[in-house]
Amino acid sequence: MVPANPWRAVWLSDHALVAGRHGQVAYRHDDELMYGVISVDESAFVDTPSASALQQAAEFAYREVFAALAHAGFPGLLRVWNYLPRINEIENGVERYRKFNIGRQDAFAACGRALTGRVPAASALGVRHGALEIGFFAVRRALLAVENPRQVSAYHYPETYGPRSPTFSRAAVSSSMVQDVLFISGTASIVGHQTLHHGDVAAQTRETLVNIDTVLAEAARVAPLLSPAREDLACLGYVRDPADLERIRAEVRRVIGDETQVCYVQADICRTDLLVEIEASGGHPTQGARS
Ligand code: 3EB
Repeated sequence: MVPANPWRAVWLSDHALVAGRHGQVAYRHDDELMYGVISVDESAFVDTPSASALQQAAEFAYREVFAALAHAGFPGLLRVWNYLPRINEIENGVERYRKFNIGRQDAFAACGRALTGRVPAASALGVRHGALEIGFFAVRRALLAVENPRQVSAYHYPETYGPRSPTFSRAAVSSSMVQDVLFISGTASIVGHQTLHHGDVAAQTRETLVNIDTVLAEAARVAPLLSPAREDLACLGYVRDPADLERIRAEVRRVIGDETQVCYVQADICRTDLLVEIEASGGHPTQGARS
């Protein structure tokens, strides 16, 4: 069911936009920034002994994204949102998020992309059904990737979290001539590589906010010219269980006050023990709903 007042994120540009399509990617860009989307129906692929349908769909989707970036002249993949149907479901003994990670990493490798270091910021969320959907921002030049000193880089997660590590950075900065934008990846209650505060949504929320502050401080160190204040971030919280929303909201308000713009949506998160995840962007003007 579609809610009466669905949540929307709208990105506005002051400049003339070029709209295009390359392969299965639809995109728009101005001179500095490109936004694109791709939707890949997993049922077009068949499970084989060497690769699941989801793994193949993920690899295909990312290959299409990289082809579109090359075509449009935006080589710097900066920020990616991944929406996976049934992300935590286990099929043939393997969690679907882990299958996705294999396909994603294979596409990065096949397209000559770095698997560590300069990789995009990202979020990976679970939706109930539908296609694998990916949205992304890209820039003309190389990006700057930021890691979180409290966390093992996701691309170095040990094999206990799946045969291939996820390919994303904790935050990415674009340095365009017009404006700098900071994207903070989906951030959760992970320290080192481990989930903390099992079953305690308030503590998970607090740990998440410490991680966001840490990434923000690290971004200010790596890119001193771009250091949006926490109050100037636009945050989006992903809540696994709607029953936790008020506790999460109260904790966020207690820690960071009312000034920061936070929206919440329900989504599954890529580890079953994570109850909340928060992403953010900054450096751009914001308007709209507050929590
Ligand atoms: C984590 O820190 C939580 O696979 O693209 C956050 C952001 C997470 C992005 C991804 C996964 C991804 O590992 C999960």
